[in-house]
Amino acid sequence: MECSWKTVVLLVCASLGIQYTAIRSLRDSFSSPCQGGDHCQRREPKEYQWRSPCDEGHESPGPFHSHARKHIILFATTRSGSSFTGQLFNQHPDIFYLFEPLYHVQQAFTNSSARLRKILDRRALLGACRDLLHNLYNCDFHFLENYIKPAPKDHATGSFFRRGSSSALCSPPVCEGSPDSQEPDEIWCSKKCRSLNLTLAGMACQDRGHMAIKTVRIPEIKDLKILSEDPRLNLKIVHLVRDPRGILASRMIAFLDQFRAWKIWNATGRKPQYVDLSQITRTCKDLSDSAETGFSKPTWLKGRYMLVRYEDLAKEPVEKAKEIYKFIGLDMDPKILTWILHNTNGSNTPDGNYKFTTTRNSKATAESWRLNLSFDIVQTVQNLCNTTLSQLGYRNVNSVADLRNMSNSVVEPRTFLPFL
Ligand SMILES: *[C@@H]1O[C@H](CO)[C@@H](O)[C@H](O)[C@H]1NC(C)=O
Ligand SMILES: *[C@@H]1O[C@H](CO)[C@@H](O)[C@H](O)[C@H]1NC(C)=O
Ligand SMILES: *[C@@H]1O[C@H](CO)[C@@H](O)[C@H](O)[C@H]1NC(C)=O
Ligand SMILES: *[C@@H]1O[C@H](CO)[C@@H](O)[C@H](O)[C@H]1NC(C)=O
Ligand SMILES: *[C@@H]1O[C@H](CO)[C@@H](O)[C@H](O)[C@H]1NC(C)=O
Ligand SMILES: *[C@@H]1O[C@H](CO)[C@@H](O)[C@H](O)[C@H]1NC(C)=O
Ligand SMILES: CC(=O)N[C@H]1CO[C@H](CO)[C@@H](O)[C@@H]1O
Repeated sequence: MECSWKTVVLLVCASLGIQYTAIRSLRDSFSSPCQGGDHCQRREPKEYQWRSPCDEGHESPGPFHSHARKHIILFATTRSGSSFTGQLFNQHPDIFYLFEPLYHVQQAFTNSSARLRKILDRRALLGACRDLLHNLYNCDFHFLENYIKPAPKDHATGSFFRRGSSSALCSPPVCEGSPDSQEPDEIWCSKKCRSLNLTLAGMACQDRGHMAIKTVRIPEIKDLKILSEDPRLNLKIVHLVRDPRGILASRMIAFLDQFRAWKIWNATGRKPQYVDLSQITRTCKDLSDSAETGFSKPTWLKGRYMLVRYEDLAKEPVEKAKEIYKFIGLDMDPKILTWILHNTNGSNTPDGNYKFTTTRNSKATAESWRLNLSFDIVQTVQNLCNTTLSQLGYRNVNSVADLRNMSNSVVEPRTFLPFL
């Protein structure tokens, strides 16, 4: 009789205890907005039903039934048009938008010693990124303080990465300054706004109904599985892809030092020995693996995943923006339409190219890389990335004439329906 009923009771109690603790800590982590009582009152209750501790005593459908508050992730890769696409969320008055907060995680670890980096393997780093995203989606900015360099003082920092790209961080109450010219937010905000009060940022975040975060620092869609499976988050993944040949051309212009060998190759027609093919190969593999994950429709992506080709967005920004908003389940605020009309020049050529005037993509069109890369380089990328290109509907070119003839698009018409 070693395993007596006492043991059973003890086990049950222990298990209940653990569950209680788990529930408590879950509650604690979500109860801070209730402190003072006013925050919960101020907001639409239905938007915050997942914060069930706030609704105690009222009839509530419980934390797993409300999907009103949206948490959007713009999942992209460097130089794939994510700044432009991010504006579609940044311009919405009820969306709190952050431009690449994961920069700080990477920054915190890149300067670590090689020994530390070995311990912090990819999984640990991804874990840190996920935790940070989770905290930010809950409007908790204090977790981020661990990563910002130099360390914030009194919960305020002058080193928030690309603050000016987030309109919420450049408007009252977070910033009382205002633009006195036609300067874009990116410029005046960093000049006029004082150091960023992270407590205020968190409050401003709570005052907006939804949140969107852009990142290029998570390699694969699969790495989002844990976040996607969390029913409290109600995550919506907008997977932005772009033709890798366009990505490469854009990187060559943006990151001069890193792409010096490529520039020499492009200019001289001769491939230097030391040209590094691994980065674009990695990018293509990540693009391909992520798209494959999306196409295979795993249940954890159901209702949460949409693939958007940058070229399609550039060609028909209004139509695509509408589709994206339909997918995330929000109305497209008129401000977004206004922004699109102001920032994509209507003088589109017959093949539908637009100019992005105030973004870093200014004067570029989605396919303009075709006039700016040598055929040799294009062929190399086509060989390295052939699977990715065919998966995403980007046609190979077979001659210089084909490459430069802009009246034949290399973007095949394809429909990528959201996974509903
Ligand atoms: C990285 O480390 C170097 C040498 O230890 C130091 O001089 C530099 O300030 C550090 N950079 C950051 C961003 O912490
Ligand atoms: C940040 O804002 C909070 C809330 O308004 C305020 O209590 C705090 O003093 C501010 N911190 C700094 C450093 O200004
Ligand atoms: C590649 O070379 C062509 C012709 O020399 C030049 O016009 C173009 O700007 C170069 N592209 C890049 C990305 O440097
Ligand atoms: C082509 O490359 C040149 C030189 O790198 C760059 O200045 C220019 O903006 C590029 N043009 C387009 C249309 O991408
Ligand atoms: C890509 O290239 C490899 C090797 O040349 C070939 O086996 C494969 O069929 C190609 N894939 C596509 C989708 O064209
Ligand atoms: C470009 O392609 C179009 C359509 O295939 C063709 O009619 C035209 O002649 C081509 N232009 C040049 C300069 O080759
Ligand atoms: C709507 C808009 O801004 N249209 C401008 C697009 O660019 C051409 C010249 O490139 C201007 O003439 C249009 O006014």
